[in-house]
Amino acid sequence: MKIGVVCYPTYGGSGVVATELGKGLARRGHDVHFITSAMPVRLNSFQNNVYYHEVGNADYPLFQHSPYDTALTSKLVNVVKYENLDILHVHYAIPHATVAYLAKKILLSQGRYIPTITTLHGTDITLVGKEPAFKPVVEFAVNKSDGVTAVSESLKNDTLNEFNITEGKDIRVIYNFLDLARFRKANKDHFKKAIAPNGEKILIHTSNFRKVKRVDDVILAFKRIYEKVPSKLLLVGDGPQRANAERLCREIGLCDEIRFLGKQEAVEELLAISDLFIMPSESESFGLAALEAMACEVPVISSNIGGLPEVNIHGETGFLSNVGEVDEMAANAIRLLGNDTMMQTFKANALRQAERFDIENILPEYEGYYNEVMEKSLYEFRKV
Ligand code: GMT
Repeated sequence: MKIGVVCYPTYGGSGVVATELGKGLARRGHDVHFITSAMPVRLNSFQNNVYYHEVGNADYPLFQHSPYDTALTSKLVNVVKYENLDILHVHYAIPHATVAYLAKKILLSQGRYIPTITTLHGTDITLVGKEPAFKPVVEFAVNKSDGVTAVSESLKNDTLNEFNITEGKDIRVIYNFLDLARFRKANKDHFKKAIAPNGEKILIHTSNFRKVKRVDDVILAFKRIYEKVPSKLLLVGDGPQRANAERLCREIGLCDEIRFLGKQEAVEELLAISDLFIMPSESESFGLAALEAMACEVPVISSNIGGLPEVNIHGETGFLSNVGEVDEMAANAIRLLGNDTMMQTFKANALRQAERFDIENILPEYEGYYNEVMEKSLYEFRKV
């Protein structure tokens, strides 16, 4: 197949999933064309069957903001035509589902048919997408996609609850995935010694430091854990809440125990030395970062929101609590860190659960879905 992929190129779950999916499909012999505003972060080395088309910055003194949607639509029209694509797969509904629909209509007016698939990732539905400023457009564009996938059952249900989805329209759940060859426990003892020289436990949180991640809860839970268990906290990533989080560390006097590491490429090396992963998010359609931790045999203390219970199994791979229940999260962490037998069982369970989400199992699901959508939409197109 010749597949066009549209995604956000920056750090963030949807871009990572889109890029790894595209690279995986290319390994299986498909031609994959990334059409993005900049080189996706995970597309950092040459790979056979992978192509990259940059969407130029359409600037003009009259524009207050560069009209990215228009530039992307034009690019899609050209790439579909000249690279002879079979299908367009866009990740994150805003604005990509709308742009794909417009490109499809333009191509149709030229006698060229292209089926489109939208993958919903989370905040495009649960947060931004349902705001009145976006909702009518998101709802329309999702309904007009030939295929729609959601990264968890929870996100599918949220979409059906929040939006008026055309009757009979199927939203297919295809779970997020990871590369088990990359995310696995490796011996990094020298590194562990540098971070925790006295054998302290290491807790870790990785995110884009947006409000929805509740980084303050990570720090407040850590404070309670630290009072009972000698430990260190690694905070990986960056974003709007970082300055607040730094201030909180100063206020509670734990600056020496909490390290802000910023954006890190080799997260798996940090996970390899960690004992527990903390994800207290207010909203989380899947929680890819938690899954990556579990593949490295790190149990997870998380909130029970969104798709997290589909990833982190309460009492088996970690513990779940209501959003904001910092005391309970800390108590569960202390219990687990203090019980070696339970910890070993949870580590093994976490790995076993992560293996279910191996990219090699998920790639055929996408291929099957592409074929299904291409067949069905071509049939409908011919009827018209
Ligand atoms: O909100 C983020 O963390 C980024 C966002 C994205 O779209 O880039 O992540 C969402 O998609 C990820 C990949 O599908 C999921 O693993 C995250 O759970 C989801 N984030 C939220 O729902 C808050």
